[in-house]
Amino acid sequence: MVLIGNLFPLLLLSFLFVQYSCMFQLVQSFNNFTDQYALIAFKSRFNSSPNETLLATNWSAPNSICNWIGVSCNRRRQRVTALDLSYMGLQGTISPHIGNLSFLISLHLSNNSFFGFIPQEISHLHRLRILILSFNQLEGSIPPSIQNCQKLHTVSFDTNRLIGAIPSSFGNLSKLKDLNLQYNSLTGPLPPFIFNISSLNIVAVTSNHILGAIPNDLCSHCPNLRGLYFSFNELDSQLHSQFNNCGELLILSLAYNKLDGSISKALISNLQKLEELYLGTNNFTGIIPSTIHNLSRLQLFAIEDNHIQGSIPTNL
Ligand SMILES: *[C@@H]1O[C@H](CO)[C@@H](O)[C@H](O)[C@H]1NC(C)=O
Ligand SMILES: *[C@@H]1O[C@H](CO)[C@@H](O)[C@H](O)[C@H]1NC(C)=O
Ligand SMILES: *[C@@H]1O[C@H](CO)[C@@H](O)[C@H](O)[C@H]1NC(C)=O
Ligand SMILES: *[C@@H]1O[C@H](CO)[C@@H](O)[C@H](O)[C@H]1NC(C)=O
Ligand SMILES: *[C@@H]1O[C@H](CO)[C@@H](O)[C@H](O)[C@H]1NC(C)=O
Ligand SMILES: *[C@@H]1O[C@H](CO)[C@@H](O)[C@H](O)[C@H]1NC(C)=O
Ligand SMILES: CC(=O)N[C@H]1CO[C@H](CO)[C@@H](O)[C@@H]1O
Repeated sequence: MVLIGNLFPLLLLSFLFVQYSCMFQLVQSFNNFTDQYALIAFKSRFNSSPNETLLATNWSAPNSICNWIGVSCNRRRQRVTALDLSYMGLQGTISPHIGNLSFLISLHLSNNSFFGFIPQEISHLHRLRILILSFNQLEGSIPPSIQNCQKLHTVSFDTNRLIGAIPSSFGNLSKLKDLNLQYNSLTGPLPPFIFNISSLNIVAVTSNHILGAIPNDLCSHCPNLRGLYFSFNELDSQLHSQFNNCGELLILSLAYNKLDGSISKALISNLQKLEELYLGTNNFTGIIPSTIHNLSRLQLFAIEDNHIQGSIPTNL
């Protein structure tokens, strides 16, 4: 009796433990079953192509999604953390089921033929850090709910057919470093909110229909800005204090816009580290200030096709 009395709590404990680990396994298998289901749904939107056939075979093996082509998992939980199907020649729409890959950190689909909208369900991916959808034929506007992916540091949507304004909700992505929206058909202004992100490194919007003024003092909250690529748009302000505090900037590309006014001494003298400055094909007037000589690292300076008088300083 004494023996049983002593053993009973122990038996109960081990019974509970077995129960608990079964439940744990159940929850875990349910979860990577969800990932499997999401991947299959994602694949079902592809049209047939050589690599689609390859995926159809490779992605059919059960209970091993972590060995599927393009899929990476975390070891412990066996959940999908990265999906890289870039350069696969795939054609189709991006299924909203992608939003169920809840452990996804990196999604890389560049250089394929994805068309249709960027699914709003991407905003369910709270762990997402890298989102690269470049070189596809994606249409529609950028879902503002993308601000829910609070860990994003790299967003590349370049070379697609995106329209609409750059959502100001990008300003809530406090870890954002690289924002690449080049070669689309985006309209509206550059939202000033973006330039409140202190981690910002590169903002590239070359070749869109961005209009209006360049926000003032755009480096004052983002001291690490290295590259601003604004060429081939419809920006039309004068330049005065926009680039104060841009001491870390290496590349400033403003060519093929409707910028006017003169190029002030102050504008140029703050850009101590600048290596490339593109101002060509705008409506700039006046003379090139002599302070351009202070930019000791300048390797490329383009100012053709403006209304600049006098000579271009030599010995840059
Ligand atoms: C799928 O491809 C991967 C990588 O090439 C390979 O290791 C795996 O065995 C393949 N699985 C099947 C079922 O074809
Ligand atoms: C789910 O993870 C378990 C290990 O935790 C693994 O044995 C099983 O193959 C995985 N299932 C799928 C569909 O990948
Ligand atoms: C299939 O994928 C491979 C590897 O990602 C790539 O090199 C190849 O060009 C793709 N094939 C087609 C037809 O796109
Ligand atoms: C996954 O996503 C789709 C579409 O967003 C949804 O209908 C489905 O219920 C989700 N859940 C699971 C477990 O697949
Ligand atoms: C940022 O998020 C806050 C809280 O969700 C919201 O009130 C604000 O409007 C958002 N800002 C932008 C620019 O979307
Ligand atoms: C940027 O942040 C500062 C405070 O950190 C705030 O005062 C200002 O209104 C913000 N500007 C924009 C455009 O969000
Ligand atoms: C820009 C780029 O790298 N485009 C490439 C995409 O992939 C095809 C082949 O699948 C190449 O021909 C393109 O040059």
